[in-house]
Amino acid sequence: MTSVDPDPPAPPVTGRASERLVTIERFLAERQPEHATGDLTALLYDLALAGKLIASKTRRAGLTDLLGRSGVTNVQGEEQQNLDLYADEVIAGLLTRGGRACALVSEERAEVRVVDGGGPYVVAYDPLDGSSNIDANVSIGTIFGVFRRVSTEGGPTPQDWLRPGRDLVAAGYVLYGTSTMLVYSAGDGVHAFTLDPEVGEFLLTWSDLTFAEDPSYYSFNLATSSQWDRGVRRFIEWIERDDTPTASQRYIGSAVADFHRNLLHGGIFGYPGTVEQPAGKLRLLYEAAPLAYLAEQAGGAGSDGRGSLLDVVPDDIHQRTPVFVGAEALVRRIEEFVADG
Ligand code: FDP
Repeated sequence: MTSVDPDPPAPPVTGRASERLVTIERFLAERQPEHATGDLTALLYDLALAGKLIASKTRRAGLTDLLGRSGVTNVQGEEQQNLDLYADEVIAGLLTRGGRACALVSEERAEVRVVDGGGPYVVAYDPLDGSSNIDANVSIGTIFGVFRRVSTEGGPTPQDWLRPGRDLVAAGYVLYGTSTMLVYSAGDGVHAFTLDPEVGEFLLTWSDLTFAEDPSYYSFNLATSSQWDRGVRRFIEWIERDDTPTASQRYIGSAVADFHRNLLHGGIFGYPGTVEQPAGKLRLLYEAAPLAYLAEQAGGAGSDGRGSLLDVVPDDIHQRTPVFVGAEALVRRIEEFVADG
């Protein structure tokens, strides 16, 4: 029998480490295509600024009693916490005033916020993902996806936001962890920036990140496995075998943090449907699709178990979906197990 090291050292990150000091503003400007108007760059810069403000509030949360629950229940039936509300307001405020967004879809709002006289983009976002981890001081994050408006007459309409992830023109997240990191793609690879709190700038850390071929981790909440589809359970049995890729099980319970670790070191994050909730827990528009978009840009994949998450067209802005996202070989393997039932 082969012996398996339950906690092997993480392999090096597959991406280009930055050798010079490049701020996100400079990087965005340098990567802007020649024909670009600068609207998308400005919108991404506004999201970076929102990330800085939320990071600063998050660091002070314990001191200023922001950790406490707000007592309000959001559209998903979950109790909202103060930081969720703050993050939602910061993002909505900056994007509304920035003039580049015409509609905002937020996890914290039942309805779409239409921006009067807004610009050419629709932004779907989860202001604070993993928020049930807040009061335990565990990593949380902001996830966003950006669509270009397609309607041409009057104000924006549902055809502008009930869209498949394939239509995204950019997506990313800000991770509030041991340091604050912004990771984004605008269709030309995945790039990561670390916030230097001393100077208040996001500085380029890695460009062109890709999933390592040898997976290091699989991240599922195994406590719910008895409720999963048999195919997903068979995948877990397979990955736990000694003759399959040696991967450790690591689950934070903040999708954005689990995804980020697997992006850096190789692996897969999954939140399957259960008997009680066949569509799972994660939301398509502002969690699953942006993460699947980033995964594809990093040479990985995102699936609902049957096909690409990027091809699913939502009927509702808060629609949920099972999620399997990460290294391509593992995502395909899950799809095979699910198909075999
Ligand atoms: P949370 O409810 O804390 O916001 O999207 C919801 C989410 O977090 C994901 O970030 C996370 O992966 C998942 O729920 C955790 O759910 P479980 O506690 O059921 O594992």
